[in-house]
Amino acid sequence: RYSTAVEVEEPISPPVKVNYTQLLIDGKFVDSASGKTFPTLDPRTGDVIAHVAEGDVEDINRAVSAARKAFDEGPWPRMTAYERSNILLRFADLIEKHNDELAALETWDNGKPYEQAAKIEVPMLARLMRYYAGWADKIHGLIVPADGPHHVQTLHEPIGVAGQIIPWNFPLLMFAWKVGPALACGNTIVLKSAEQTPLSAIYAAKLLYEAGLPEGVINVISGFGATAGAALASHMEVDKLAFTGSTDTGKIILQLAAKSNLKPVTLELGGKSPFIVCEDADVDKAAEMAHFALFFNQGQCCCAGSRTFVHEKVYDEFIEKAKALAKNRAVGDPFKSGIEQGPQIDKKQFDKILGYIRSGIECGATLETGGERFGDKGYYIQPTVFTNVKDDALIAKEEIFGPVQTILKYKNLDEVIQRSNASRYGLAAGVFTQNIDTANTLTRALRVGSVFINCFDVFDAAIPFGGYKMSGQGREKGIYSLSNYLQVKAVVTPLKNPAW
Ligand code: TXE
Repeated sequence: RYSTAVEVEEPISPPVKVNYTQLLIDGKFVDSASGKTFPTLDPRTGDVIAHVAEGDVEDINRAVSAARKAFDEGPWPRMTAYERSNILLRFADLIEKHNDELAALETWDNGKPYEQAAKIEVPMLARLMRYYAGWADKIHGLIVPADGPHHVQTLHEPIGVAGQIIPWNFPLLMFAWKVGPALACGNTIVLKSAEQTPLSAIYAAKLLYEAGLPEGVINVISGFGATAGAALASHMEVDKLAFTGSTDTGKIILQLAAKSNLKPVTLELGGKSPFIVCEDADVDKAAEMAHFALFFNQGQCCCAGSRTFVHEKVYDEFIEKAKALAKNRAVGDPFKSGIEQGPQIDKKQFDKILGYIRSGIECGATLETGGERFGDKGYYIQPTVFTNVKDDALIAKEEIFGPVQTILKYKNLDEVIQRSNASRYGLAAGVFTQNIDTANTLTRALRVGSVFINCFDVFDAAIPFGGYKMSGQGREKGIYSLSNYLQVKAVVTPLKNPAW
């Protein structure tokens, strides 16, 4: 536990080898056109894990051509939905077969606890694929009772080539949220992984081909945002773009889409989610859930409960519990059993988080625990709790994306609604209360895409996820995610004998 450990021990050797580092274009592993590579780093040490092919404009062009051909010439969009469904089911089986390798790659590249990757995230990847396999043969149009002597129907068709740009905080789950609905609906894909975590997407896409995916249906490009990412967002032959990442980059993506071919865009962006602990809440459970809502995944969750509003009547009791939980959080090598918190993703995020911690101290918030790096190598940060935080403090307004809990006091419901909604973000909210009326009032008043009542971060495949305001556009997962990848065609045929 961080309070007693002096430094991080020697890193544990990851139980996996890196076998795939090239780009995956048209079903084949290839080097980048320029021959360039970039290092992907181990966040436990900053050491190089592997050198990965660096995709750029020319590689995006090659990948889009392959995806275009696979869409326009088939067989993928014209296969029966049942055949497509079966490929996704076989993929899910292969994910389960390679669960531990996928989890180890994810931990090595990202720093998340191996147990979390192996027991939650990779199984969730398989679950999501089965969910979308189930949808593949249940996507169909309507018969429309229009006025006049016409038979009117709608066809739900795949949209075409989908460009997908994913972040580093949940590399495999972001892969699943994007690839699942796109494939179920019969689209082809060019996916750009995050430069910090390229390894698991290449491996997963390779398994998709092993499951029987026709050549060119998914193409995976490792590379940077300003080069490969921007080329994908601007490409004239890409019919749809899906992005998860920062709000600032989301704005750039929308501009690139608008300036090129007006491709529709879905965005899943940042957040500053309120977690509201009411006066009647079970304080033990609320403190535990608020701790989980913030610290899960090293605090690197877009929907992290990063503004913990606590009613004044239970404020002192809550703080003691929150502090104790943070002090007892098991920080260390993510490959070690029992570890709850590994390193942050990279030096940039590590410095940014420590900068926010300094700003919290400078603005007069009370640092209850933590506040510094953990150990002397890699990007580990002590679980940190601030109380006495004012709404206009940077740590209460901006996305820290790290293990820093900010606790704010409130007096009544109207006030906490107003303060919760006074954010440019609107991704999620947590509500802890035993009173159904309070829960209903908060649920309806909060301008957010998900409300978790007496729970948090429940990520079932069927539950839609997305943001209000500057947290994004559109929904992923669940039935709503399918419409991102479908066109609706109206078909009108005159009726010879309208009486019948
Ligand atoms: O994000 P970026 P970064 C937030 C979090 C974090 C901050 C910055 O607050 O501290 O964003 O993280 C690609 N054209 N989130 O810098 O830049 C990039 O290569 C096209 C929230 O990592 O948004 C990567 O694949 N693509 C979040 C992806 O965008 C571009 C998850 C995300 O990178 C591009 C991650 C460009 N011009 C960070 N520039 C969430 N919503 O879960 C970058 N990219």
